[in-house]
Amino acid sequence: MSQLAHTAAQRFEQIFGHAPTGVWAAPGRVNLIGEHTDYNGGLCLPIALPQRTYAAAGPRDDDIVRVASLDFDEQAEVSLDDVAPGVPGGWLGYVAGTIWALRERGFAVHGLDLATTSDVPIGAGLSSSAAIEGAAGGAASGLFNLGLLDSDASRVTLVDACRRAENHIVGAPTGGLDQTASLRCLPRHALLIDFGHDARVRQIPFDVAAHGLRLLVIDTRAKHALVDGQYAARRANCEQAARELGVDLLGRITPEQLPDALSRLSDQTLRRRVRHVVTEIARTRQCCDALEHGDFQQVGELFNQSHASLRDDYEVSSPELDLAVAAARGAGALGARMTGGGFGGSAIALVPVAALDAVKRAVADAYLAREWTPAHVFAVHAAGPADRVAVHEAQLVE
Ligand code: GAF
Repeated sequence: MSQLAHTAAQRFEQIFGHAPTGVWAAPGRVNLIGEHTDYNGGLCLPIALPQRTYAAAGPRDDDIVRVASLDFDEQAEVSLDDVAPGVPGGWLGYVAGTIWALRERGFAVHGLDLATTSDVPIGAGLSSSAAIEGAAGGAASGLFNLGLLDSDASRVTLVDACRRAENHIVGAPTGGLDQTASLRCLPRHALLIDFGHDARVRQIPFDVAAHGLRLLVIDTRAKHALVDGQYAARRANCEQAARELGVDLLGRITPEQLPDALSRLSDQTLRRRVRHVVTEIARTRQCCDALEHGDFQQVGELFNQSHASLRDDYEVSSPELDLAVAAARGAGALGARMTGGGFGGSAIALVPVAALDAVKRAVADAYLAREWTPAHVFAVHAAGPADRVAVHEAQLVE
């Protein structure tokens, strides 16, 4: 059992005076490719990270959601009756919003006590928010016998609740990639999600270690946030372009239709946004093919193209991300790109084992030369989705 699960259970008991019913955990994610495509009805290809948020939980017989965040050393509570857009603020919004969304959907949920702790880096673009939503939602499902973790189909219902918490209560207009990854990814697989067809999924084998490679995350430590205006502005660009083109979603436009679509748009910014979305969806499809054929040179090349498109056409990269990507490539990565929403956060690099040290050194040296806060670089693999963590009674009361 994870040390963090154990810690969450022990601290729950100290804080709330009784043992938790159980511990639930949900992972962060990296998106391999398919960026800013989810809200356009396109394709995404995330993996779940080994880094997870843990929630030790017990039910209450009132409607209070009471949460102790062990990492922030804070406690906060709210009545489910008071949850509304923007209320509660801060990290409690992700937790209470998810429980609220389940109740809105007609599930018989009540208040609960939670103690949470996490090793998903916060504000690093690795979906720490989806991880806490998934852990809280999984706990509510377990405590109130909703069975939402029982099958992939039931997990879709929980994805929806987590996303509603983020969209309606926290106020981040995100598209569903992060919650889907946290709840539906499988170990040693990437998850191809088709947001144009009800988020149907296909599991794509992803085990780079078996091919002498590693996937590195480069957390630039330049904070990224989805509630500021830039993410929403990109969505608004896409909605306007879709209206001008007479489609419900930009993902309906095929690469063959792209030249004609571009010629019909009213301005250059919209042209660039549409070009990113349509070409990124095509790259995601090609990346799945390349993974299925074990062609990692091609995977790396697609990572590079994706980064250029996000930097130049979608304009969501940052100097820190561009430098990390350039340094990694220069030192031998097969490819590198920003991952997630952008504007700071993390990049990923696909690196032959023999080049690992050189890539880490190159990134460190590049940041040092600019006197930037050192990036945090670590290898990840495709891990499992949100679930209940087996914690034995003896361990809970130890
Ligand atoms: C963030 C959002 F939360 C996702 O929905 C997605 O749009 C992503 O940015 C960009 O691909 O992680």
